[in-house]
Amino acid sequence: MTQYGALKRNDLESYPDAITDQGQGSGARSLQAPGSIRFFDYRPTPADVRAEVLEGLGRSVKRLSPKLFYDQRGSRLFDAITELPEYYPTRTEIGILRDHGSEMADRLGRDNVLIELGSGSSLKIQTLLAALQPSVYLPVDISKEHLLESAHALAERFPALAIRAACADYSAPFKLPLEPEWTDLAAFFPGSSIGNFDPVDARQLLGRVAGLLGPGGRLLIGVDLPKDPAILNAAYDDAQGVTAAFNLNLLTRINRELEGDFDLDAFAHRAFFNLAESRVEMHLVSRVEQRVRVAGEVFAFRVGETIHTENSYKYGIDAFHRLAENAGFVAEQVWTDPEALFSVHCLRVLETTPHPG
Ligand code: AVJ
Repeated sequence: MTQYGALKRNDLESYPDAITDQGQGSGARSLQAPGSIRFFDYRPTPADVRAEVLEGLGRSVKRLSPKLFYDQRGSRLFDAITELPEYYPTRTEIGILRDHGSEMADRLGRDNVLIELGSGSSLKIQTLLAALQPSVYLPVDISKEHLLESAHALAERFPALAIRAACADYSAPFKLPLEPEWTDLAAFFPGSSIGNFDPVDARQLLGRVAGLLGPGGRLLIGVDLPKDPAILNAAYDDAQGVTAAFNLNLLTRINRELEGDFDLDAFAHRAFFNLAESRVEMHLVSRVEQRVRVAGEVFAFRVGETIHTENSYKYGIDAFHRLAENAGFVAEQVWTDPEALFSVHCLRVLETTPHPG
């Protein structure tokens, strides 16, 4: 599998060993029966998590990947964030999906295989499913608990839908449990999760999605817009401290999973809009000079030194069009809310994708 550029359809169709929760055995080649859930586990191993954490903390500018936020508690805290008065993205995006769902369905087409990247609690897809009417729904999420819970909730509400849940890290080249006869693919990538990637990685990820969908395939993607920094700063540093707890939970997770001894009281949450980079940054700031052990290694912190835990890039419509075009898509349509807080784009994969790299 090449590191750069779009993958060929066949790379992603290769059928992996899978743990199935219901339904037929993994050799099945027929279209999945409606109303069933099949579960496929491609999770990163604990060894991968350990290596990534040690590498990030070992840097001169310390960093941890935002995908580490989403353990069981972190996923719950994120759900709580989406309901905060200051955190406008979730409710604004759901409003856009509700108001324009049938137009979106006209663009995406119906009776297709709908892949959702980072499905989380699947709230957004519930807003769209009635309009989109896919024949198969394929949620992909890094949190197994979230994925299974929401797949079961969805199966109850939409008994006619065949569901294939894939627990995977889509930030690296990933496989999906697709059948060769499934040629009509669409993807839904909501929540402005694309903003977690720096622009080079974002282009690469979108390029991989384009390769997965194939020429003519469509991607519906939610993208947070640049706006008044006061609104952004409040959204990532809420009055109730839920975002602070979400950020600090990274350290709790490391303490538990990697025998860490982080003192949570010795770190503070910091979030701010970096205008020059058009991104919100989240950091954990060391309140004191200290040493911390993780997986047998020692890391020293100066007073005020930070661990950079997340970037959340904000793209204006033109800037996002440029990114999408560089990844092999053509911009078809964009919807926003009346206050222009958030955008949802429909992109189509070009017939010939640009040369990778
Ligand atoms: C899930 C990446 C879209 O960047 O707004 C929310 C994560 N971080 N509050 C975002 C998040 C802090 C969120 N994304």
